[in-house]
Amino acid sequence: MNQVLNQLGVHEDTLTPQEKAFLDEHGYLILGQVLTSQQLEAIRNRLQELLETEGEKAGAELLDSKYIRHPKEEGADRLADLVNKDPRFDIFYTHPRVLAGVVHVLGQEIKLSSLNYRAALPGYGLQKLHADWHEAVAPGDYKVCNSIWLLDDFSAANGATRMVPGTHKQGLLPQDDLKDPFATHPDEIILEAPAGTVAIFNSHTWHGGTINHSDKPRRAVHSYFCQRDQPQQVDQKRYIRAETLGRISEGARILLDV
Ligand SMILES: O=C(O)CCC(=O)C(=O)O
Repeated sequence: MNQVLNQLGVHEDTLTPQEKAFLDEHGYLILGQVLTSQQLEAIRNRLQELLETEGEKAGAELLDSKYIRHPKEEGADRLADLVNKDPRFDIFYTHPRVLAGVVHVLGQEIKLSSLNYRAALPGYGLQKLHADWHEAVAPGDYKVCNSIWLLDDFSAANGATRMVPGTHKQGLLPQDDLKDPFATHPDEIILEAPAGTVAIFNSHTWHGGTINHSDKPRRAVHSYFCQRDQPQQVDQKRYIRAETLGRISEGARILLDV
């Protein structure tokens, strides 16, 4: 994996020591604005096209997975298996800084678990504080790591993601510790940042969507990684298309485990 990651541009210094320390301490890290306005526009247009063409079937790959506990959510649009739906989506799971963050949390033996779109629709989007793993883990024994690509400016008003910094180190699940996981947590922060930003978070850090009080969808893509010995949320071998295999690098193929 070391060679594969090197080929994908991931090196020891891809994240600074300060960035690594922040991620260790807080369980998330904002990597800055990575997508240009042209990339954003093209990505948003393609996602809109997919929502229209897939219609009722949008996100069906999630319903098919035994490893997604809540595949449907009222008031949220979902798309799944983005790996196979446009070359412009490749960046979401191959960007060296995202991979460097994931490697920092999980070690080098990683693979993509799923690449999905979630948009909180106006008036909806509140989720329980949760970890993306079914059980508590000891600090350092992390199984999964997520990244969120902001396709709109995120603000407290439009359903930005909330996180409770440091909770990845508590060895506790929110539902076992909180009276009401929907309630505002006194220590939560809101991920407010401009469109085009990517943030990575240790998926054991308690987090969740908040209510979108605006009149437009709040759109994001999640590229979600797991340890190589864990099952993928979306079985990439089952869905991989010949045209995707023909396009992507050897490194990307190994990341997908196909
Ligand atoms: O999109 C977000 O703000 C968070 C989504 C999330 O954590 C989830 O769907 O599990």
